[in-house]
Amino acid sequence: MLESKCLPNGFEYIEVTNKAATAKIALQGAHLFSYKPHNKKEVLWLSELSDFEAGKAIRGGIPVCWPWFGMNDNITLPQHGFARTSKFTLTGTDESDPYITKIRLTLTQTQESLKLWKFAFGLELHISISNTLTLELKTTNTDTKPFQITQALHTYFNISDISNIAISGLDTKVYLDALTSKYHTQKGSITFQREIDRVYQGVNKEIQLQDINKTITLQNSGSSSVVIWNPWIQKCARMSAMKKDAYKEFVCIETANAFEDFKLLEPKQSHTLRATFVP
Ligand code: TA6
Repeated sequence: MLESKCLPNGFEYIEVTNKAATAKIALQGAHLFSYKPHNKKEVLWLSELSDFEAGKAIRGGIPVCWPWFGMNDNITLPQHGFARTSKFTLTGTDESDPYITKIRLTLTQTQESLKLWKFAFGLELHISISNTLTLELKTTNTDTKPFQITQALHTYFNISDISNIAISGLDTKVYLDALTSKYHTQKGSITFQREIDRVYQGVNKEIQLQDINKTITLQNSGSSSVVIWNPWIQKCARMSAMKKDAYKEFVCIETANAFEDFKLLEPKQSHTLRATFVP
């Protein structure tokens, strides 16, 4: 079942219920902010202080960072691009299998987007909701000039406590430490005792998020960069729409095309960034 819902302030979202799972997706940003397979815990973290308001990115779930990841060279432009605060259109649904719901949300250039980024584009997010979750973010260059993108599915995972988790699958990978701008090589799995903001490169294997009594596997394609982020105590206290100790409740593992993993698209060319979550 697929229901269109609207908050009193006009904020629209879609609620999905099928035989395998439930999910909620805001039209703004094509932002999935809840995914729960039946008989399992909520997979995504959502800040209880999150605004559901036009023009403000939801804090939690899976923000779509596009057409740039992080800060733009022009620092007056919004961090992580404009897709996450733009209203998408629901352009396709498929409920033919009672265990799988498929949704397609679409964004194209507007007068507003052309002020921020001067290209015509087609952006589609295909979401498949079942006992696993798949997101495919397809960018098509509909302009007459080539363009370059960086991007991420900036997933906030719901965890029991930051001190309980380990992330494996990135052993031996080189990463850029965004806090020091230095490169290092990962040894073993990642655990958290302080702020971590890293871009792992050359990633070509599954990633596992291990928590007490559960493991979530993440399979990426169209991507060789993965961002791992937790703000820890001080940054968390400074972040918008996050309570003081929220850093204990989530970790971000982001399926990305970041930094050297940018994509250059010629006119009519497409690129798809794909993430599958196996809870
Ligand atoms: O992906 C990590 C990161 O770029 C961090 O540096 C951090 O600031 C975060 O994303 C959240 O950014 P936001 O713009 O959503 O506050």
